[in-house]
Amino acid sequence: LSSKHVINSGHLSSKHVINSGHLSSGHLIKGTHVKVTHNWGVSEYYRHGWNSWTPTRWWSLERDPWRIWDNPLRSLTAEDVVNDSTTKHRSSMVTAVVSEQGEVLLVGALSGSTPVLTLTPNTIEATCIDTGSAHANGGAWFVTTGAEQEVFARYAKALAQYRQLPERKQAVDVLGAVWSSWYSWFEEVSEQIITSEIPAAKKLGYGVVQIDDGWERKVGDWRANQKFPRGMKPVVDDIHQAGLKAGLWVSPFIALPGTPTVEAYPELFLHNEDGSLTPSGFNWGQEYYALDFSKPQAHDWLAETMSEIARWGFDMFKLDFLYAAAVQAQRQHGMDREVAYRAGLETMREAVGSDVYLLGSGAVVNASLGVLDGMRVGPDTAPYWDNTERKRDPSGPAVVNALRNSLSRAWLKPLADCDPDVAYFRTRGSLLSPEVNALTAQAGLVCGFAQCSDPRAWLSDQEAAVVQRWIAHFERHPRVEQVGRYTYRVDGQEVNFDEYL
Ligand code: 9PG
Repeated sequence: LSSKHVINSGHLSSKHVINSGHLSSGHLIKGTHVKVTHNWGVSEYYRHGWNSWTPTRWWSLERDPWRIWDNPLRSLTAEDVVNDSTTKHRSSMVTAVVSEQGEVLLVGALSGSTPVLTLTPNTIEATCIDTGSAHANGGAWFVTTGAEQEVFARYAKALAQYRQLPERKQAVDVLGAVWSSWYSWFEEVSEQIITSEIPAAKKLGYGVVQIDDGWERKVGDWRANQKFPRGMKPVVDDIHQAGLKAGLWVSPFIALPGTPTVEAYPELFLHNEDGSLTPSGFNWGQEYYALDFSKPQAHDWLAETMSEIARWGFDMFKLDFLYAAAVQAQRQHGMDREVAYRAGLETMREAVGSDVYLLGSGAVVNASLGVLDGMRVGPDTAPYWDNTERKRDPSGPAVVNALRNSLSRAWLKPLADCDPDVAYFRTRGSLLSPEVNALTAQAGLVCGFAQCSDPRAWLSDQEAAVVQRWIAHFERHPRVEQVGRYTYRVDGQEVNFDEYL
């Protein structure tokens, strides 16, 4: 990258050039407002979403921005509403553009809070907030050009270096394959359903049985409901007895109206200027509130709640709806929203200990690196390919949306495990073709996160055998080479998602 590509870049000098080892270098540009002028007259660009579910893909500047349309409640949940624009092309944390010759220019945040990039055919404007906090001190950007996969790999490496992210083990080594209750039983999950699945899960080779939403009294009231009459600890013991790890879904950053905490301590939650509680998203048929982590009492509540839950003995938590603690535009008591979010995550980590695996969902990708072990990198999947009612909502549950988002984010793998959501093998209770089932299984291998929700009783013996082989393949650490944007070789065998995405 020559300096003629960079205008207004603050201090671009050799001392800022990152030498990222054998990967060739990129430039480090300091500043909270940086404009990169390339004059490439591009149309194709990479749109990266703010949280796990936010629409992410390669897209065109000549079209309307890739985002959730006409659905404010879903936008509040799955977009960054503060920076959402109906007309401007925006990307969170990182963007990239492709020249006519196929060269790619990438601009990505290394430091600074809530980094956003706005694109025109000739410019990339990058802004962030200097918060002075450890993970978001000043504004710093990585700028590099080269081949598509090369620039994303370099950015991941530069991020790990710049933020001094700890060495991490991969999901395959820590968890193995995960059986989750969500995409079959949803909120109907019960102790009986879990205990009857345990022997089957062990036999098929799973490493984790994860209990999803439906075990708690109410979102925000994290005590077991009547469907788990013995409480959660005996269930964990049963799972451990079988030689499996136990996982639990919990969304401790949010609470529904009417829960004991909201009733007794409304001051722990985000408020509007007029003193009313701030709705931080919409699900379960209502709006919910999120903890205000600029307040020490919110940390105390979280620490107490999570320490209690951690005592039940779970080995992993699927932490959901995390973004909600960062929805509010204004600084919370002088604290930037993503800094508050990050502080909440750190309190969480402290409460559960370093050995518990934390999988974020609805997580703010940029602000979670280094604390979460893994992250969902796409919206929910579903046992159907697409839902035409949701055409203008790329965050809606569907295989196509989950695959597109997740594969577009697989470059994050060196920084956090990338969970593409469950693979399907069943034909019962599903509209998916065998061909699409196979794609979901391949996506698990490509992303390095194998997860499935099919109950053994719903599978034919033949389908169960496919699950068993898939898990065994995953456990052998398949070699994944990316040969194109959405094409891979998995242990030498070509896997091509291109024609579907
Ligand atoms: C449990 C589920 C599952 C699932 C999670 C999450 O944007 N939205 O409105 C939205 C709603 C629900 C949702 C994701 C996004 O599902 O991703 O795997 O755990 O919660 O309730």
